Amino acid sequence: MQVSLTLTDLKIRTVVVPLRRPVIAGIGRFDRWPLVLVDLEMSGGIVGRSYVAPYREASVPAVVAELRDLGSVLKGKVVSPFDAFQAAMKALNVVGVSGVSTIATSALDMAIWDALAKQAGVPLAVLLGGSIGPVRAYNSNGLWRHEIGTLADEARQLQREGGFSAMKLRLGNVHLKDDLAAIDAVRQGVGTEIDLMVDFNQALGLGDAIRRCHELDDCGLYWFEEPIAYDNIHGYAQLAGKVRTPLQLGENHYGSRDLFTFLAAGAVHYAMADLMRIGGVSGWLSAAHLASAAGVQFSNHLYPEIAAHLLRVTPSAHWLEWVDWANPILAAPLEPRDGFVSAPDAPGLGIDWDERSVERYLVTA
Ligand code: SMN
Ligand code: MG
Repeated sequence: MQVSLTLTDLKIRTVVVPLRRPVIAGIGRFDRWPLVLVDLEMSGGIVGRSYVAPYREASVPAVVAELRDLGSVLKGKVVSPFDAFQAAMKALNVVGVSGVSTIATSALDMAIWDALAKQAGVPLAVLLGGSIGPVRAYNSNGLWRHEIGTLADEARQLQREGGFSAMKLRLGNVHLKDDLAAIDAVRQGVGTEIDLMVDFNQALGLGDAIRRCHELDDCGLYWFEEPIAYDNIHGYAQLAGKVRTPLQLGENHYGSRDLFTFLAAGAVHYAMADLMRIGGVSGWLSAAHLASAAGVQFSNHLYPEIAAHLLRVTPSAHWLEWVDWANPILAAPLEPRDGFVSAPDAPGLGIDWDERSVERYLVTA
């Protein structure tokens, strides 16, 4: 059996896929979704795959340039996730280890882990000591900050799309009455039994957030996500002491140290990680164990295909955020059932490209 992985070639492609429902939130509007696809060709014919979605098409070239450089350094060498991660962070330290640096490192890390699991012939969850099985999920595919009149119907569609009993609504409207109307509309659509998470996407200042969270505290909402600017740690520490609905944040944390500082400041009740920012699989493991040690329940932000493995080895695993935004280019998209998602019982992450669709949506090869 082959015991080490040598990187022989690296293929980075960018596709821009349509979104079934435009993303409209406090941080902006996105009608299309750029995906950077990574194929690491290894000795022995193994291909490690991953993708990252850096939101802005204009930011893609910077991510691709970093990725190509990180890959070129590893070409012809034996690779391992740990060593590659450490080397990338060391090299990128001089330009800062968040932003594009971490996004590129995360993409590389996830693809190397995929290759490693394929080499071992097991799913990533199994390689990491866990098992394949169902993970509880909420549907995050809609309920953006658009026309309130369409929310009830959309909530019904979201519930049907995979038998979901939980979903996320985006709030942070200028007027309280519009946030209340949006909550009412969703409940008119799917009733009051569902778990309803709400996400403000940093729309509020601290004072308004204190006011708005108090006004919504009696609505029976599951969590308040990112009411204020993601890096306002002192603001979150104050809010955390005032609200009765748990605070959720973390999608904008770069690396597990960001989470550590929030945990240490008592600024978070529930935490989540975005695999492209937290540092891929390696970064997730570090952050997830910090959260678990602190007793803080841990969820993913996007990348459900990979989170379906990682939540199976996260002691304080909470919710899987279900989005289907990469589905247009995946050969075998995940299929949520009765509100649960399972990773495939096959070697690696289970990410394979539908090459005809990749060709269709290709922007750069
Ligand atoms: C979100 C996700 C992706 C783009 C914009 C906003 C949102 C979430 O914060 O948590 O799903
Ligand atoms: Mg969010």
